[in-house]
Amino acid sequence: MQKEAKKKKFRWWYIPLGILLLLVILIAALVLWMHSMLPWPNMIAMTSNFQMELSDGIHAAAVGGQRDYSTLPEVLTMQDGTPVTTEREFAARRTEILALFEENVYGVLPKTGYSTSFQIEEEGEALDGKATRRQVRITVTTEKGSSDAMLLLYLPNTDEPSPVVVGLNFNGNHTVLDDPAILPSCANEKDEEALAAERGKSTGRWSIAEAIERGYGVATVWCNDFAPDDAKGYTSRVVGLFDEPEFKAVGAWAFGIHRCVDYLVEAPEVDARRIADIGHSRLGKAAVWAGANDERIALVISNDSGNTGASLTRENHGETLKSINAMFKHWFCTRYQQYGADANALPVDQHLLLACVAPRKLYVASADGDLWADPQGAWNSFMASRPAFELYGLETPPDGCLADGETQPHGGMSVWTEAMGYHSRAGWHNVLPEDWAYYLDYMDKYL
Ligand code: GTR
Repeated sequence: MQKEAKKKKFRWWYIPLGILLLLVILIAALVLWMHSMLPWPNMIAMTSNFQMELSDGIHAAAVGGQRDYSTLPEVLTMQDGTPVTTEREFAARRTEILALFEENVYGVLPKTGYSTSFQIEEEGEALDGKATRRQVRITVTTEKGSSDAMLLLYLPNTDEPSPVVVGLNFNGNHTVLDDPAILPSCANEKDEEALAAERGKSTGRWSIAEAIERGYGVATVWCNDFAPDDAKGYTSRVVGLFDEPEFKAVGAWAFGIHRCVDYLVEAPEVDARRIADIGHSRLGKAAVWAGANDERIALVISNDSGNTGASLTRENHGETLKSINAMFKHWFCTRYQQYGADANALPVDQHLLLACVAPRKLYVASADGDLWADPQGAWNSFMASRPAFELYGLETPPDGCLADGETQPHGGMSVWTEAMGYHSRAGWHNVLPEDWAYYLDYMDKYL
């Protein structure tokens, strides 16, 4: 009898305790796995994605500092070591740089083997009669078939052709403005009720009313119309029209921006010499890649584009090459993954891509708290791209343009010359009306 009583009894709290232990083990395993891709400061930087306040010391450790530009691949030296001293020679260097990015980073950006057609699906008054809304079906066709994307364009009601800002949106055209006339994007699978609930939810990211007020048109397409952002689905639209395994998602988004520009440069209401492209974050990577390649784009705007966008890869602060490739295999070419072990082996870095914008205009924006996108690396990259602009005789920000002891602009500081603009606002990873106000001011002044 007594022996029976000694037998251990099952307690109810064994279950929550077991779950807790399991969670601790899982979190520890996750941290260890992540740490194999990211050094500690970078893991700290990642917390900025969750909008966590960091103490000054921890913040400083995660930010890095002023880069020694001489440790980067040189803007004005060809791969074979030949110096580049004239605009003509830079044209050859630009071609070389873009080819290196295609082979080693973004993968193929098709320039032939397709045709594009446009069909106006809807046109009407918008924004209290201040604008005209036009919706254009873009159809890309190859011998394998065709794929549609819906371009949403707001144009100011003026007699003169207007400058236009074009960029992809994250969640569908219906989210950029609360306008019931906005048609569902072509890749949309939601019903009317779901669309209605989401109309205008990203208005703060687009500032369309403000842009129209100031005389600028705004054009946008849902990124998923060109390539859904997932490892399995990204081939389901334009990518699948090509027999090209190295045509990847960021390339498809850049290709999509180019097809929008195809339309814009032919539209009589658009001032074809004043087209800007813009993108935030992953779509900022696409905006930079598209803008570097396409000389019809007069101003390239990168908003918090981070790793493999405007920020240096060799910087190794915030998101790393290794981690971006581990998390987003469908964004970049296969060869890019091999540089995860040693970013220094890459024949390029992102300042070279920014340099390919010259002699057109380049604008890079960061947010102070957005450590994952590495604002210091974006500033260093921006500054390291200057030799290309200088070659064309354009004024660039001087080395001493920051206050003593500062290594990057912050807290709403901006640094502008006629061809190069930069600002960093307080806050986190986002594109806000405040960012748009900088862009529109910059365009008023220089575009
Ligand atoms: C993050 C990614 C970044 C950036 C961002 C975004 O998860 O690591 O490179 O692209 O997403 O697109 O918001």
